[in-house]
Amino acid sequence: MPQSTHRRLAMSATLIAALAGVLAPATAASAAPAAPTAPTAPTAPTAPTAPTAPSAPAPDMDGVTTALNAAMANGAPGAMARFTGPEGVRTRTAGVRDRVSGEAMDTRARFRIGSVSKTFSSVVLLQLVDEGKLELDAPVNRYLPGLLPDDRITVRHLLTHRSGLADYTEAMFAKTVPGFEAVRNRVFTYQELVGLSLAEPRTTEPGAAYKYSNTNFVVVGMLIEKAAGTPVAEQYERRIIKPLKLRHTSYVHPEARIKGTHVRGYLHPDEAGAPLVDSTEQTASWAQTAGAVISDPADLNTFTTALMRGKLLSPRMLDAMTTVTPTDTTQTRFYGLGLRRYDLSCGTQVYGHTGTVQGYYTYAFATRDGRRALSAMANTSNKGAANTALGGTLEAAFCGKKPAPATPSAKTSAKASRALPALPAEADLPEHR
Ligand code: REX
Repeated sequence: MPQSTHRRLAMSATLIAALAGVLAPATAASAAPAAPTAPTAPTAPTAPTAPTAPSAPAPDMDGVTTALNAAMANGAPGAMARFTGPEGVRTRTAGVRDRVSGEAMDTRARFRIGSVSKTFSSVVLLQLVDEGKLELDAPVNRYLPGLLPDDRITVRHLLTHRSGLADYTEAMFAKTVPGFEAVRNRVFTYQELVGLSLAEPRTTEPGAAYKYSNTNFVVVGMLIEKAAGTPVAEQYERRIIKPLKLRHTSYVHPEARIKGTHVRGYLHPDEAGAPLVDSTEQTASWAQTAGAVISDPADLNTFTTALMRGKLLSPRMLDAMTTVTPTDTTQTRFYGLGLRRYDLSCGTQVYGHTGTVQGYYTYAFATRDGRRALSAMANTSNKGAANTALGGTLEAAFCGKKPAPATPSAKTSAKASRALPALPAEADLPEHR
């Protein structure tokens, strides 16, 4: 992501580090109220003592629109974004949410958020860890005896995609439309999905390497149900949806419809020029705790900002969740526990997740201080260029307007463009399959 943008390396790493030190966002721990200080005798007028927020660039909403239009130019019928920041909320839409009725994209409409669901699952699991019901570094088989063929796979390996359990969705969706039609009405048990993964060779030794796999978060769902003793739907509801009053967020597996005003999703077949497939109604049973949550842009921003502000997890668990390792060699993309971190061209780090289910691409990210958040969606999939273009909303929203380029000579600009190659799209995203 940041894929569509250039990394601006003009600012040296040392300068970025120095600025990060000065402008360090409040962590959940440091945001704790300060101990009261003794009142001082009134003196001459003093400068206001209220803490001043570190200045952040205003979102470039024209840039957001450009990214939404680029998603449409790359095959999305519509796209939208919602930015929440200290100055309030700004939304942008493009195109349609329904190709048949022609209704315009609508930022109050619900959609399938795909793997952003992984962050929801991770929050629930980490709350259970905090309650002493599970340990992050304990073997999964301690809680689910005999489930996995290797006692060395830990709970943390699942959350960091380091278990080596093969991603069963790669074979399932090797042929996009036939793969989707074969499962759109199916209801899988967790065991069946894990069984599909275990029928394939494992990809790495436990803990050895990052390898994104939906299987990990299916096992997370099993762990949640085992430790909590109730269905995951109830756990999402009680621990996230109710406390944050997320009125348009639900986990209705295996119900295939999306309630209320919603965006219709359109899947691109593999065959160039073939008509789009309306993929709105599906059980999403192939994804479950790895990707079956439904939400809307306002709820997603509420979720990511609350998470970053420490409203869902203890400081210890939030620290664990935001402790990341690289997902590739660009040094801009990282993964924590069910959470991505992207380092943007302006040095700002944002935490959240991406999502892809048939017909829907999603981004939901917030800054570490929880003061700014962006969610964006395009109602298409199996069209990597549309997802890459949609990712441009992050740069525009969090980095603001790029300074107008000086007009360098042709020679220097050629040199500059060689020095700043566009980043390839993240290897995890399904457009690479
Ligand atoms: C499955 C294939 C995509 C979709 C997938 N989705 O694994 C999970 C997710 C839940 O959201 N993961 C991504 C299909 C990595 C994320 O974090 O963003 N592709 C499509 C194909 C390809 O069928 N043959 O594009 O709709």
